[in-house]
Amino acid sequence: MERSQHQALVIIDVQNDFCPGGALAVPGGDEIISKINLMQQNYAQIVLTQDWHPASHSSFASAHDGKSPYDMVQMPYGDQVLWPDHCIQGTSGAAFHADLVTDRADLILRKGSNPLIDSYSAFFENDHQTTTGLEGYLRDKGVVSLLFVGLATDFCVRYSAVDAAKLGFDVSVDLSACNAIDLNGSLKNALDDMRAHNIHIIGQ
Ligand code: VGL
Ligand code: ZN
Repeated sequence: MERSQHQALVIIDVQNDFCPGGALAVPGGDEIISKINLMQQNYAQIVLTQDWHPASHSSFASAHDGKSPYDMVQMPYGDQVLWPDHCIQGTSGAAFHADLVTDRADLILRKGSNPLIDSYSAFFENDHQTTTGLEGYLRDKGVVSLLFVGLATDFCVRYSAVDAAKLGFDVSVDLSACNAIDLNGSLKNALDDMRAHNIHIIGQ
C-alpha cells in the first residue's frame, strides 16, 4: 500500500560511521537497513538525512585540548557531548551504508556543517534556532505526518522527532527500525522525552 502524499518517511543518518566498523558505531546499526528498504516501498515522500561535518568540527573531542570522546562540554548554546571524529564531509564514513536504498528519496538533507554548532535535529541546529529548511520543504509538499527511523534513536532520531512534534507535525518513531548509542541513560531519556511530546512510539 502506498501511503498518501501527506505522510513522509524520514530516514535519519544511516551512514557508515554509525554502522559496525565505523567511527561512532551504533550497536546493530546495519541491522535495520533491510527493514527500512522495505518501508520505503510504502511511501511517496521520503527524506534521507546525512550527518555532514567539516574536519575539526566543534563536536569532536579532537578539537578540544585535553578532552576525550564522550566527555561533556559547555558550548554557547548549551551542553554538548564530545564525539569521536565522524561523518567528515566527503569521506567514506559519511557515505550512506551501501545496502541502504537511496534512489527513492526526493531530498537528502545534510546537517552539522556549521563548524561551531552541532545539529542532531533535522529541523534545527543545536542552538534550537538556526533552521535547516526541512520544515518549509515538508509544508510546501503538504506533509502533515512523519515517521522517523534510523540512527541513533537517542540523538538524531530523538531530537528530529521532538522538534517535528513541537512544530505541529503528527509524529511516529518505529523503534524496530532504529538503534541507539545509549550513553548514560540517553535512551531512556529519549523515550521519555518523545512520549512527553505525544510522539507515537511503535515497533517496540
Ligand atoms: C549522531 C552523535 C553525533 C546521530 C550524530 O546521528 O545520532 N549522534 N552525531
Ligand atoms: Zn555528528
